[in-house]
Amino acid sequence: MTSASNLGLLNDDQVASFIINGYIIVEPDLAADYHESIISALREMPENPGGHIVEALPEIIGVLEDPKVKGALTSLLGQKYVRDPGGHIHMNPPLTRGQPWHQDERFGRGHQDRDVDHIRQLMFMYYPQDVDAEMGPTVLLPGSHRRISSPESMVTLVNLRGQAFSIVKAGSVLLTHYDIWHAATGNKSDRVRYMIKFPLSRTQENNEPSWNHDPTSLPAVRQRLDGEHPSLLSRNEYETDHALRVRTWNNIAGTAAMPLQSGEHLGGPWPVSGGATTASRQRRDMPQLG
Ligand SMILES: O=C(O)CCC(=O)C(=O)O
Repeated sequence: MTSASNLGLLNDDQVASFIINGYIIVEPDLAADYHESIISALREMPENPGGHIVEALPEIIGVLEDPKVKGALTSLLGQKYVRDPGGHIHMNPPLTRGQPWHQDERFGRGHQDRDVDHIRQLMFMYYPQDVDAEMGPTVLLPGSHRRISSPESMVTLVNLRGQAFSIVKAGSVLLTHYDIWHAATGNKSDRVRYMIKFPLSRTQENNEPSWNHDPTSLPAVRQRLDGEHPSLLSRNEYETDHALRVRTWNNIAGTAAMPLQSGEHLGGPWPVSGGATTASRQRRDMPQLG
């Protein structure tokens, strides 16, 4: 798991993890009874308030304003990020079937206009209760935010190699790159699972890192951006993916940008006969978030 530090702002390693995987889990410093009061309020809601979540559930502001949540949002979206209009309370009742894989729609921008080399928009997903494997956790595919796909071509996909589930503690906030592939999974339990989702956006480009940056960590960051592969990549994707990660860093790092060219990703052990190719040999197993 990659979780935000106590100081609020992320460090270089955490930002690199987000660029590579497309998500981070933040555990706000709120007491357990805060999340319990949100669950109670949700259970008493006569109907889904649609986009009027804050009016119906003012306590949600406490989660958005939590220093760790704000620190992670500032780190990833810059000092002047905003909450976009809209949002949704995703109620997943017992025996509900899973959704197809999808990337959320880019309102007004269509499905092909994705941010493959930038972090301009995030999804905030808040789980007020413990979520276990049976309760219909969200599934996401780490690293998929750089992979543009049409909704039609995703609809028949089921289990994907490298997929990870939001099996999380009560009160956890999952922040994802807006374009990550995700889906609700079937709820096989007898408990309702709630998740509150908001989109948030960057409003200005960074002149310098908006996180806790240490220039001495740049070589380690570079090694990770060049070499890590969270989920299955084809050989062709591998060759472009590390460059997109470096370009993402450069687009948010301002003065801490790094040269695009590096041969480092091509180094390392020779492939063995019958083993993995260059593209897949550094792939890691990440069966679940958290
Ligand atoms: O309910 C969930 O776990 C995910 C649902 C979601 O994010 C969506 O429908 O876009």
